[in-house]
Amino acid sequence: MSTAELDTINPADALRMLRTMRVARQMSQRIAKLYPTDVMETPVHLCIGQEAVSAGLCCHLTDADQMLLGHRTHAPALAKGLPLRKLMAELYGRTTGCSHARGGSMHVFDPEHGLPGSSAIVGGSIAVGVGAALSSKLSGSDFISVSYFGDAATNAGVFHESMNFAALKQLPVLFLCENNGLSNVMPVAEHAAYEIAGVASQFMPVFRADGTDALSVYREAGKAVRQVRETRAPVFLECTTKRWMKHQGHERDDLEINPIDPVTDCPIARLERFMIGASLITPREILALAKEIEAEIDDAIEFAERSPYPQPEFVEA
Ligand SMILES: Cc1ncc(C[n+]2csc(CCOP(=O)(O)OP(=O)(O)O)c2C)c(N)n1
Ligand SMILES: [Mg+2]
Repeated sequence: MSTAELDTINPADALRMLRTMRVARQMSQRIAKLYPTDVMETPVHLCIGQEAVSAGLCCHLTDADQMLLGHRTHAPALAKGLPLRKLMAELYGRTTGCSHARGGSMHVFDPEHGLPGSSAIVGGSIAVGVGAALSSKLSGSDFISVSYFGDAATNAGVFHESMNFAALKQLPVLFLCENNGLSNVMPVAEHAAYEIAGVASQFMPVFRADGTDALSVYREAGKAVRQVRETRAPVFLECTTKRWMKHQGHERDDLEINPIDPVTDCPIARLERFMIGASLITPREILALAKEIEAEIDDAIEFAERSPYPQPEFVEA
């Protein structure tokens, strides 16, 4: 740990990021364990390895700020404030889920926490985030929006149209690209003939972060969000990261083009090493935190299990 690093993070936010990342990781590990037993009524796209991106970003957002997600929703939705119970019940296809069993993992909805929706259509929610920023401007509000998408969503025409419109109209939106270098099993070099941040820089200021390092995301997202709030104009943030699991489902990825080093690539281990070195936490406290989160996940599963499935009249309503 260097003093310079400590200057950039307040200890409460470091702890908040660690908790947020551990909730997403431990929840994903539990989903991976339960998924083969067929209790879940939905495809799942796990975020293991990518947790630092949303954890670092959401330290700088309020409930009023709107965040539009794609298909890989769990970690960002939890980081934005979606309760564990509501996510788990949605995965179980129960009416108490965040989308009342109508959405599943790719369609999470929690307006109280600034989650107006997400889309299984790659790139499908980018323009909606821009629309949220337009509504902030037209209504004289001060919230900002975040269009949160993966590297492959930048292939879509709507990505370019959205950046153009946001820049022309000067809208308070953060374009957040969670770049795991993969579109399913295809590497970014094979799906994009351009450099993502280079294209974005034609329209707006660009920030970049190491998305496997929560401190890097915290710092760069802090600057990016502040700039959107102050200028009420669009900003782009690219976070490079690594996907540890297969594109979809409960299995570890085994692609040769996507090698993972569980020590250096793990955002949680990285932050824990930093926090222990900076005397912000002890190994014993980390164990206690992990245990506390396991109990919250148990509670969410019990809640989901005892919640009702939708009945035909509910589906038709
Ligand atoms: C318009 C559209 N085309 C193709 C798909 C199939 N598809 C689902 S996820 C995915 C890859 C998305 O990659 P990226 O946007 O980088 O997000 P990541 O899965 O890496 O988080 C594809 C091609 C889709 N859902 N929508
Ligand atoms: Mg990707």
